[in-house]
Amino acid sequence: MKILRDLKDYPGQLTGVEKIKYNSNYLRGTINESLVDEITGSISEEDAQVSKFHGIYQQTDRALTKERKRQKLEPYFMFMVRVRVPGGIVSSSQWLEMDRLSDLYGNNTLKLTTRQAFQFHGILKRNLKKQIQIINESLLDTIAACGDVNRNVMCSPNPNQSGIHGEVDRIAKEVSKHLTPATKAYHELWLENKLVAGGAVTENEEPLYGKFYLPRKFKIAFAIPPYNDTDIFTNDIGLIAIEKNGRLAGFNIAVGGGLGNTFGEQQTYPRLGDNIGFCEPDQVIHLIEKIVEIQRDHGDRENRKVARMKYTIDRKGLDWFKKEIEQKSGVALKPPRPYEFRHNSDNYRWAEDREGRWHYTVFVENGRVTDTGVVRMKSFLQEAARMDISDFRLTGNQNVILGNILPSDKGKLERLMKKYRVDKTELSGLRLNSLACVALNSCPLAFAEAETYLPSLIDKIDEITRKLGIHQDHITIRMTGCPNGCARPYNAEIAFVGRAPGIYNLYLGGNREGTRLNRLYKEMLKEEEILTELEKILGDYATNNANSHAFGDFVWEKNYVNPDIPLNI
Ligand code: SRM
Ligand code: SF4
Repeated sequence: MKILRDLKDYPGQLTGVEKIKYNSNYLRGTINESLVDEITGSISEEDAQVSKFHGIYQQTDRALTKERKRQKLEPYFMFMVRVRVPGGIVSSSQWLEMDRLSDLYGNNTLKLTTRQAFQFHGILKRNLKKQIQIINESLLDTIAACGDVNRNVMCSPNPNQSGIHGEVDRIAKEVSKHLTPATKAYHELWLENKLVAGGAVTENEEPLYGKFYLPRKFKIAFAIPPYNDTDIFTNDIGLIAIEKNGRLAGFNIAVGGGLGNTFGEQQTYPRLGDNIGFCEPDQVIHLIEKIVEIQRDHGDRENRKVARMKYTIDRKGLDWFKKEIEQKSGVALKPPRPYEFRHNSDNYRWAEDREGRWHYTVFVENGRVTDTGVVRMKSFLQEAARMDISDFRLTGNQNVILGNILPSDKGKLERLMKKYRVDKTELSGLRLNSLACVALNSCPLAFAEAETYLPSLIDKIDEITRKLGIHQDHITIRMTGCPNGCARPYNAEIAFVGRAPGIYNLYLGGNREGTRLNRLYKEMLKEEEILTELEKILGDYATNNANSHAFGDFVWEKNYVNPDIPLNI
């Protein structure tokens, strides 16, 4: 199948987002006109779709909707801006600039996302351009942070874990660059075509994506065993770096991960990637490009709900998919190499790397960098950045590693940590392994709260685990405000997915390695019911875990979950 550039090549009828992409003139749309329209704080619906490819989401403050309606005002429109950070590493001056921007135009907080990106919330239309310009001046960007293209490429940011980290990180960045849309629209719209960051402006066309871009979002992550801290099996493509004799031998390739689904629609479901083979380091970018092309050409373009690559694979068959990759690339994949993942969380402790530099993982609850919590996290990280003795490494678990610290500077940071009481020793294993998505009030798809509720729920579960003597047990616990899966609930040991304000489905039985999907345990629970259920199961775990299983394995052993329950309800 040839690349879709023209309507005459388009299979079926052009509708919805496909039509908007086609008519957008390579992602220009009428964004410029929308931006200068002073009558409304919003941009047009079509431009709201196109602007996603520029890393910008139009949102409303949902808490204000009723009152504004009563006052006959339009909804309170605001924008979320997502900054791409392939591999997650920024300098202390870039951190300071992001921090400054969050106060200048945002809601005074930074959100560290589950994909190693920064998000700003609450940006008004009139400030969007200035915001994007400052981000680019600090040599970061927002293009392709969202939209039907490849998103932020994840890579384990933890350099102490392996001597091959640097090379894997370099390859992840190359993949990101290779798959970035080539359109000039981003520079024209936001940077007045002045080249500020990100390399040369290329031809005004999309050699890889064509006029219709991909059928749906696309995600890639790299992990370096023994840690799966980027949760690679939840990505369209997951790359597992294989080390031999201290060198990068190549990658196992997993395809078809993705978590989003819709309640009540059985055709949608979470799926973990399948390991299809091993390739050499110099083959990986070519292979990734071919996989993206297969999804571009065979992904469903009529129904966005089943347009992700996981559905393409299940529709066409994994064998077909693998053959197609080999045929298109001319590379015969070798059998996957052995590897072992220990867990998909972060390691909270000082760690020394091979060059004698030090790294410290800071727990940022649900990635929300703010001064309103017990720890004044925003001020702490600001002050740490001003010291300019470390880089800042965003993790896939919404935390940040202060990295690359000279032994002589370690003490300075320790003093600062003491001053701000950034000391996690009293935090429970549950909290340290928790993730929650944004959800209410800004996410338009949320049915319930997540990051604004999970911390207080954990307070209550902690009371139970403390009584049971399992307070320090590391158990992954994740919450989302809807079934889309932004905090990767479906491979957590305990997960909550919002059904309505204050009401959640409870899932149990993912594992610590991130390689098993959990199952629905009970539906539509209120807080009291959640606590009753968990008290019962955690009590059983605390007293009857004869085989010393991790919690997620224990619930399978004791048949708390039923493998026959469909992955979607
Ligand atoms: Fe997500 C949509 C936030 C990681 C699956 N996600 C959204 C939107 C943009 C809502 C929207 O479409 O209007 C949310 C914006 C909320 C807000 O106010 O900021 C949103 N997703 C997030 C973030 C910020 C969650 C967080 O708190 O960290 C994460 C940003 C990642 C990044 O930096 O790029 C985020 N989203 C994920 C992940 C996890 C991952 O990729 O590791 C998933 C599950 C994996 C996957 O893709 O399958 C995920 N988000 C979705 C989906 C379901 C996709 C699907 O295949 O069905 C949607 C809805 C959609 O695309 O239609 C969605
Ligand atoms: Fe919004 Fe749902 Fe994603 Fe949470 S999981 S951020 S509620 S889309």
